[in-house]
Amino acid sequence: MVLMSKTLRPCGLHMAEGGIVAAALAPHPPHLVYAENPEQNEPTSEGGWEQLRWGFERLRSSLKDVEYDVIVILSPHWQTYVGTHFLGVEHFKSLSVDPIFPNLFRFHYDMNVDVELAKAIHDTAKEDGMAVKMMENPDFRVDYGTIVSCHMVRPQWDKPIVAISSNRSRHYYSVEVMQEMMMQLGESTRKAIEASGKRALVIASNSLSHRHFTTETAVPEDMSKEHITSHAMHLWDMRMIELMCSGKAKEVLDMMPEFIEQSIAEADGGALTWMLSALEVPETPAILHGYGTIIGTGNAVMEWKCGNQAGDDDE
Ligand code: 2X7
Ligand code: FE2
Repeated sequence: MVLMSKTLRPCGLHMAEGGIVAAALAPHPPHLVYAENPEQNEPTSEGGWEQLRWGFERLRSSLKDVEYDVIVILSPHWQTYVGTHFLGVEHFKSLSVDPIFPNLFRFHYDMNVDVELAKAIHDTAKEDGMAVKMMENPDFRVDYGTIVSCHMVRPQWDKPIVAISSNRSRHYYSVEVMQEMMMQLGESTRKAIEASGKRALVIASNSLSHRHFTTETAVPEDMSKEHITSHAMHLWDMRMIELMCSGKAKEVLDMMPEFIEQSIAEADGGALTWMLSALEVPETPAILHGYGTIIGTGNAVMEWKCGNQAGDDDE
């Protein structure tokens, strides 16, 4: 048995059974689904954004042998202003139309929710002092961020999900308040998953730098027009990726307020902070599967291996 080093803290699985078995940063621009041409999406395309789609292919292949029971995801496009909400209905089936890109994304979704685990995370967060609510309206329209990230990570739609809203504390208060709340939510999420005995894949659904173009080209998938909006945005994205790939999640969190202010980062929704905290601020290097821009925003597909997969043999 190899004892876990005191200085290098791998993320995840500390129990024989339940726990976080892997985590991913999985961005959700609807362009990705549009470019894939799945049968659920009405518009069709000639492809595009391959660097990112190949990144998702590599992520899926890396997760192929990881066994998990549930996907737990936080999306910045389900925005709630009074507390954090959790999907609390077992099954959702409807049409999701992107409000900005209805020409790219009209997706027929059909998903199952692990309400038991959602309620367990909700209850743990409540005990930990957070404002939370179960969303029990069966006619609720699931946000496209949740749908796109889940589709790109697991297009089979054969795993139940736990979907968590983005409490817009950043807008109500500040990035610092958002960070504190998401760090607590991450802790509560991890404790509840471990206590459940279930194996979870945890997903932060967000882009990195988020300054985007304001007009669309005649052919949206014309890749000759796709690039980052500015050099400054590129430098921010590279800096954050480098930190994550060298296991410096703590520095990522320390830098978050500046990153969000200067690159309008979509991490303002709290997903990345929540995920890194659920992993106990990992010193495990993340794997970069792909990076690319979408209408000028920066997007990275990244993975954190947990427990034994990360080389941690401490059980
Ligand atoms: O939601 C998004 C996004 N985060 C980035 C780029 C384009 C569209 O949608
Ligand atoms: Fe987004």
